[in-house]
Amino acid sequence: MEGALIARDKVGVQDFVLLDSHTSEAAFLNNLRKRYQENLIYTYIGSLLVSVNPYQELDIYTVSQMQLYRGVNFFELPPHLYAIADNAYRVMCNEYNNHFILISGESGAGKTEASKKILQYYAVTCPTTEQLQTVRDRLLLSNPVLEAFGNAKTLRNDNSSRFGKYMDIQFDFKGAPVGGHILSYLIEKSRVVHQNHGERNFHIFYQLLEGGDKDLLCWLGLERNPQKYTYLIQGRCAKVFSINDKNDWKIVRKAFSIIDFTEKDLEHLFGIVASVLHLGNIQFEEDSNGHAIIRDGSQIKWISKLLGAHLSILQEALTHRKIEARSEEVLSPLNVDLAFYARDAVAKAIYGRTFTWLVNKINGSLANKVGFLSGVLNKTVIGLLDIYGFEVLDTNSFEQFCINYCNEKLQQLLIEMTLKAEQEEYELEGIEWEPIPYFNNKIICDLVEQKHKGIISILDEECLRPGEATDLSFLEKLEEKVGDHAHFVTRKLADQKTRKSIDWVDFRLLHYAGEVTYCAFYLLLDCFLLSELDNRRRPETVATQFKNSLTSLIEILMSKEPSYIRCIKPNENKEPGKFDDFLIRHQVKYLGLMEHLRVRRAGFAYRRKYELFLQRYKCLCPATWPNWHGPAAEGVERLIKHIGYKPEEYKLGRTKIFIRFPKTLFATEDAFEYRKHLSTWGCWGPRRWQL
Ligand code: AD9
Ligand code: MG
Repeated sequence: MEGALIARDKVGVQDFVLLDSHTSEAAFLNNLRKRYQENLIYTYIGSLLVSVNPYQELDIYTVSQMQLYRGVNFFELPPHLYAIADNAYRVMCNEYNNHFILISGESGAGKTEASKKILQYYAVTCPTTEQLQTVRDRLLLSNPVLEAFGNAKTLRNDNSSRFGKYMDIQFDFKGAPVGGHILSYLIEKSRVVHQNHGERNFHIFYQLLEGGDKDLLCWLGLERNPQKYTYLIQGRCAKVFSINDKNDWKIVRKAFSIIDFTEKDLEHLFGIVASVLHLGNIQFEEDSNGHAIIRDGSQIKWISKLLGAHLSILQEALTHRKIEARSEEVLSPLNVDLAFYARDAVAKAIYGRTFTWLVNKINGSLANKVGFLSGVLNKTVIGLLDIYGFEVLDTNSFEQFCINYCNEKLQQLLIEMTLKAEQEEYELEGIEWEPIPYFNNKIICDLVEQKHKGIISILDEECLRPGEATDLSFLEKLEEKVGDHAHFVTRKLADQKTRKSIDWVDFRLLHYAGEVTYCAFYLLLDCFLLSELDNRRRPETVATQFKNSLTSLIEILMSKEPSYIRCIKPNENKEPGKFDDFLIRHQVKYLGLMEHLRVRRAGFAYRRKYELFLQRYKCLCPATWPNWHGPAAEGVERLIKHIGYKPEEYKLGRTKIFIRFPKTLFATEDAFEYRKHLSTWGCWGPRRWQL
């Protein structure tokens, strides 16, 4: 007993719900710190998993660990990603419903690592056949390819995801993975042409130069040295200690062959990657009329060869722009500054489209061909959401605005599906409940997305007035329409609301996760240029497109059963073992973990509709087996009386039974499995198996 106490004192509790002391933030942090120092990076709040990035390889992701978690009830083993993954999988198999696992947290907190580990878990533990082996490999190998093209070294993370990713894993009725589908969100195209100090371009450029064989580089007209390419050296850190580009290139090349890319596809793809590098090296000079001309024709010749485009068309595209005058298109020459701008815009557009093509191509190879061929439609999915984390840079432009807005939406989803829904449900079901206050960030989502008066609408309006709109006119409109919003600050109001000053051309949003100052000029310009390039004829900007794609993502998620993993970044230096109290307290606060804990402690761990509960467990009571003919609620009452639930363990609502402790449900589940096993085999055998 004493030993157990000492152990617990050292390693803390594995579920915050079990903390003895009142639910104070200090006790919460204390528990998290104790566990982190023992390399116990996972802790539950009920069924939600909190994960703290260890910044070191831990011995907890082995195949034997995976087997350990397979088919075992949630709280019987130490908290782990695998328990979350396994739980979603088992419920999916039992109830034939769809699930998603939302992995959130700020940049560098460990979301991508978590999502990869979950995918590996399914790849290893789910049943498979020889035929399905390929699907499994493709699901796994889509990752290195997407990371090569969509991830980059930033100051916060050496492998930062610069796009949002939602991946559905499709399972057949036997629980075998039969296919997948990826949705990608807004790749950060500006990185192709510009990187902040200490950051890199997307990994693929460096991988190709370091790893590509001599013949390939020769065919692409490239030199091995990244210092030769303007687009690769803006951040002055082409070489990164923690990244082995040469090795990563090998992995990516192998992955391509398994995901079914042909040599022709790859020629095309690397041709584009090389063209972007050549584009970046194009220089312009002025002709005698002050118009831009290309200084040295060698790069453009390579681009023409690699893209299969006419030299003259390329030259024209870089030095002229089309203007519509009286329904005619006229070519107008650019000056040198604008030509550089056009060059960068072309590079960004090419890369962005290539990324979309890549995702589509991967989706083609992940498509559920097995189910299709055999006529067996896939039954269910588990979606993994790994989206760029909340981000504050020195200069925040359109991309940070989208990233942070996306994080607001996901926080809102979490609130809707947990804190709010949970409390509303108690009320609806007539269960006595003391409401627990929480910060609802809907107010910030509205500020950004409301029709006609939200920031995106205002941005849209300004983008549709090219030539007239300026950063100042944009700011004035913002001031007029949302100036008095509690989460919006411009210079006029800065001192009153935050006591900090702010530049004229900036505005600040008080996000749920912290304050971010956005540069109005870049926001407007990026949005305008991206919209023009992506979508010339529609009165819809990229901001609105992004908003719409997020709305449909939320709809997809709302139709599924959720599991949550909240990732925490322990320090700013990517250092193992360092628990920065200040940084972590901030994350605990804005992730709403304390509110979660309070709701969990006061609430019920599980709830089930009477009909479902009865259907599953009716075999445990003679009065309800094989069929109960009365109202389901009464049947459940008879059933739980028979199996001996104590009054403090449950409450009966209007349509559902609420069970306070997981152990009550697990005991029932065990009894059910035992019963099922007896009736299947008529003898003793292993206590558990995959349902
Ligand atoms: V971002 O929003 O894409 O910039 P993520 O995805 O949250 O961010 P990521 O998963 O890439 O962060 O983790 C950052 C780094 O932390 C990884 O490259 C690993 O070096 C390290 N990490 C994260 N999780 C683990 C882990 N479970 N074990 C070991 C880890 N190292
Ligand atoms: Mg990531």
